[in-house]
Amino acid sequence: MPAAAQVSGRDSVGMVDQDGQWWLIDPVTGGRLSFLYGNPSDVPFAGDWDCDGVDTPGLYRRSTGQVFLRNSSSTGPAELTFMFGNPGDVPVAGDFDGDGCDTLSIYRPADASVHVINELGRDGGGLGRADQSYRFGNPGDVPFAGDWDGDRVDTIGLRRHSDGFVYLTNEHAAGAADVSYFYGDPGDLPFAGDWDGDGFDTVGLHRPATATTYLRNSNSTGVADMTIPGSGMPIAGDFGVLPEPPPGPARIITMISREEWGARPADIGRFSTHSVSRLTIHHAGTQRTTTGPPQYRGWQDWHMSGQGWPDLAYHVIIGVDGTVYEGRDPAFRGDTGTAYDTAGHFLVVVEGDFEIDHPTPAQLDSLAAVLAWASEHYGVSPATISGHSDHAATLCPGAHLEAFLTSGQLKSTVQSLIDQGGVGLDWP
Ligand SMILES: [Ca+2]
Ligand SMILES: [Ca+2]
Ligand SMILES: [Ca+2]
Ligand SMILES: [Ca+2]
Repeated sequence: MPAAAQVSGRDSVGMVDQDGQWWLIDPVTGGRLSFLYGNPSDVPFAGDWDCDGVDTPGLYRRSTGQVFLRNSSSTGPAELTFMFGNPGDVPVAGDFDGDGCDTLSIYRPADASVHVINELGRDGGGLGRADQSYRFGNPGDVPFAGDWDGDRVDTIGLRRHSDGFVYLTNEHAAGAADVSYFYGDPGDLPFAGDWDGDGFDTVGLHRPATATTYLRNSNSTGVADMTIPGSGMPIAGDFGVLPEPPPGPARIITMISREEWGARPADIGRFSTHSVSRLTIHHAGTQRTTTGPPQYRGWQDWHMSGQGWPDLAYHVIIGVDGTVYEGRDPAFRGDTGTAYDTAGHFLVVVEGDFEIDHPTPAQLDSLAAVLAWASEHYGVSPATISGHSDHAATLCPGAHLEAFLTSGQLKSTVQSLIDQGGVGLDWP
């Protein structure tokens, strides 16, 4: 297939999480592609480094000053590596001379200067001289690049957190912005792309506070034309035609409701709201002398009457036979007898003492399914899956369950469930 046939003709959105997981999402078709590239805290971007029309990943590693460019959206080594700029410089990817090839330019927030560079760095070497250098914006402005006027040449845009304005220029020259408008909230992360394929790039915003990305098809004040759930650093590009998700979930979880297992009513007046940002596994820590609802009613009694908590500590229980039980409403943060802040944690307890017991295959199967559902439902990466002992001094969730976390087996099972179409769960 010729490379051009893979070009979608529109820009999609990429979200890159703190662990280096890339999620490419086509906001129009729902197509998506996920892969690992880079290290935690690398600065991600995308561009067409080999001039075939398809954008692929790039990274700036601040700790070493290196840039890594790859020509396919997949896990693998960089095809080009070079040194980039000075510490504090921000890489801005784009086609700054309209030749059909993307390069990396420098935005230097310290003195609000732009250094336009139309060649990629030499492999193993450094960047060449800037073709143009000029001042644009104020120190501290957040830069991005795009083609605001449709002439196929990318130029700089800035978002200024102090006044909430976006400033766009159509020239590689100092001077006032050609377009400026009020857009976004404090803390928003700006980026740009051609979401509707009309040849004009417009500004998108990722808002960490709501774990949502907002896309607008004109460079003007107003509401989003499209929104995308999920957290990470936002990037944009024509990543080619992304695989569309298979229709319908790959599997459905049946959850036993609180009413069915005979839970006490929660003391909802004492709940604290939170928003789920990670997925955390506990074990019950008690051996399986009894199992099922009588056991869970006992846990809940201890948590409410013994510990003084408003409800069972956990959001989901996974029984010995893999049955999934409704716990605390996940809109509210859980509780713990150990020293860590449970805000943001979706807490799953797996029945057993996995210092002694081994998790049953049915439990592991249900655990992966519940985590896959939660990952998609809350827009949090499977990379956030961890055990209680990653957050507090405890043996929980026990060595025999921890082994599936440290080997990566649980996360990869969760990812493959998502890739196969995800998991359905009707919370009772
Ligand atoms: Ca390319
Ligand atoms: Ca170029
Ligand atoms: Ca332009
Ligand atoms: Ca557009």
